[in-house]
Amino acid sequence: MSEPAILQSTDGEIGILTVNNPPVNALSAAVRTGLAEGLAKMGGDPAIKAIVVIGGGRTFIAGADIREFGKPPSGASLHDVIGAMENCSKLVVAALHGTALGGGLETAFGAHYRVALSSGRVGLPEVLLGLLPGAGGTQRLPRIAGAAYALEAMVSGRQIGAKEALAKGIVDRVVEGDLLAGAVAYARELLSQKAPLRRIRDMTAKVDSPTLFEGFSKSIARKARGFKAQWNIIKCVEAAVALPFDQGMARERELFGELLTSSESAAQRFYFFAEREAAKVLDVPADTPQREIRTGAIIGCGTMGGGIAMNFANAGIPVTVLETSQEALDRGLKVIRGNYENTAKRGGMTSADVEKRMALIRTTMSYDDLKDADVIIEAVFETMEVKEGVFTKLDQIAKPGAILATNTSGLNVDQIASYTKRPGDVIGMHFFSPANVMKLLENVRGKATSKDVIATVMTLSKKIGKIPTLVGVCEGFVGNRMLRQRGIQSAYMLEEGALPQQVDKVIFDFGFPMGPFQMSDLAGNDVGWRIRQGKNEKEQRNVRYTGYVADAICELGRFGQKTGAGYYKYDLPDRTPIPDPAVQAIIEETSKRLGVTRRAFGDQEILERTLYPMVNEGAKLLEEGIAQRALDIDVIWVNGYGWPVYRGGPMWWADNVVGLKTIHHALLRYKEMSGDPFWEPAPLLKRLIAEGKKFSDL
Ligand code: 3H9
Repeated sequence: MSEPAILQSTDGEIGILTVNNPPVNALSAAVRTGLAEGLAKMGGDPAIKAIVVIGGGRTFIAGADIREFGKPPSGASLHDVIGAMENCSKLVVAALHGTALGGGLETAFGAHYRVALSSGRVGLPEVLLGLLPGAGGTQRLPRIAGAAYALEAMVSGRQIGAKEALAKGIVDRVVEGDLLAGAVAYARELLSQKAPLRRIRDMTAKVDSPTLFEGFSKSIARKARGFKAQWNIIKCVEAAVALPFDQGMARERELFGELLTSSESAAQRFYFFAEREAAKVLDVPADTPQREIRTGAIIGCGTMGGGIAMNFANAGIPVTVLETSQEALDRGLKVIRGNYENTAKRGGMTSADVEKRMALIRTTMSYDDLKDADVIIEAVFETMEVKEGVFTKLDQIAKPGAILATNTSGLNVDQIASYTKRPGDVIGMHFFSPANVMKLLENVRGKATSKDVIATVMTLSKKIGKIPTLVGVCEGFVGNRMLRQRGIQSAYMLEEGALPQQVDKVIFDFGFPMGPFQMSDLAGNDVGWRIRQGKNEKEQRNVRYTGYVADAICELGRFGQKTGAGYYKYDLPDRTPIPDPAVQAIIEETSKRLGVTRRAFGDQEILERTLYPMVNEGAKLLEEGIAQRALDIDVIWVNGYGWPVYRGGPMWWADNVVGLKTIHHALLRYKEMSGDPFWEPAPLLKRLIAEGKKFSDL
């Protein structure tokens, strides 16, 4: 028989309810029912004077069981459990350790007093799932900590340390060491003081400024664009201030329900699990032995190499960076120090932290100094010749068993591995720029990459603060290969009648931080220009040339923001893109030269022509086994390319919002209109439709 979800025990006159639902004590039906029963039993037991509610294992309750959302309700409701606790005739103390989050903290709010371990953290992170705290959190937190604090805490969803929680009255005491002993002692102390059965619902929510809500709404407008939950949270806090508790609770329930059934929250809940799944590799079991990583080395201390080195230092792993000149090393280190000092200035770390991290970064100009490194990541110029030189050298000096990684964003990892006599040790680790900020790591397995190398790199990725995914070898991997499809159609649409600002607006309104032309101006239009020249793309590609407008723009030296002009003009240092009649003239001239009659474009066509080809390419990547699962593609797009998380990711969006049939029809329609084989639907798309399945069924 399985163990009960709530264990009941006593310590003298103190009853103890221990939540026993590993790994994170989520509030499943069994936990809720067990708590309700335990409270009822101990509440009616004259031998018990106070009750301590505590989490077993590594944490207090980390929230509602997200997998239960949308399923028919069963067991005791969380509201009833919290109500039973609040109205219990015995003094209830919640004892918090690990992470008391969401419904977990809301449960603790039902207790009369809260004690936390000093290492414990609390928070209401529902917003990250497109939800709001729906078990009284929106009504109780403003009553404890004030409306302004509650707004910020719930809209950010951040975790709050025990010290801050104490200062804000979220917990009443912080203890070190043995939490249960501390909680029992605290309960006895409260009993001896005849402390009242304090209920948060009886308090008043304080609002300091009459313009609080208006000001707060304005302050989050940019960040919360497209999301629903943030705005509903604000409405709940307004209710907490304006209405009696029970009416506020009714408002919270209504606004929570609205979110629970929203597509935005469905997407964000999907994404929560997708991110965790993406770290798992289908054919690499969780118990695969891993190599020990105690030291790292980075070849190159430019923007990428420096950012990667910071990730190691942040994780406390000593790292050596190699450059070809002292000057390059000095420059790289100066940038790293500057980044850390900026963080320190903003209060993100102390100056001692800055020095500690800088001390973990060593520099060298000699490959010999890398011979003891457990992992060496190459972040040098993106051509095969340069990579060949580096990997030939690494093969000579790296110790046996060292992992040799390339940060290439699209070159063939198998070819790179072939420059060594140990291709099993070679893997791609595609960081995104700026590497110290961007969370995504697109790890790339070569044909020969050994499983223990994959397992080690997936673990290392998390250790250095990244969200890992694993993909196979192909040009551009998953992210850039799909991005290219969007780029191709964006370029064609300029030739056919659209303007950069029109295309960018549609993509921005969809929820991306910026459209493809603004992105190109930011990254530098010359990058693509040089690649096109190198490849002689006009002859090579089976697709119509995409560079006519882009080349004309680059030929004028309009490389983007850095030159003050690209697809837009810029009044530097202000980086706001300003539509430029000169660009319109270049585009119109190009159309004329190509013999294309320009026509008007509607937003829907722009959306379909930029995003549907990405989904189609995603289907091909799945077919080819480059992506393991549709969810990996989604995680890559949300983290690396700014796909709005409230739309799940391109494959989730295709499955659940647009529908595969609609996409398939549109691809055929554009194929017929253009006669371009570009639009041929992927065989997988056709097969899934025929079988009535989705990408997520694969
Ligand atoms: C809520 O509470 C709504 C209420 O306001 C209203 C109700 C009416 N449910 O992340 P990890 C799984 S909304 C189900 O790898 P860590 C997770 O999938 C909720 N499963 O560990 C993973 O499974 P697997 C508000 C959950 O140590 C395993 O547990 N709460 C849940 O890196 C380990 O997770 C939150 O949003 C859950 N709630 O981080 C907190 N949580 O091993 C969400 C985790 O099969 N959770 N799992 O892959 C977290 O932020 C992190 O999991 C936590 C631990 C910080 C707790």
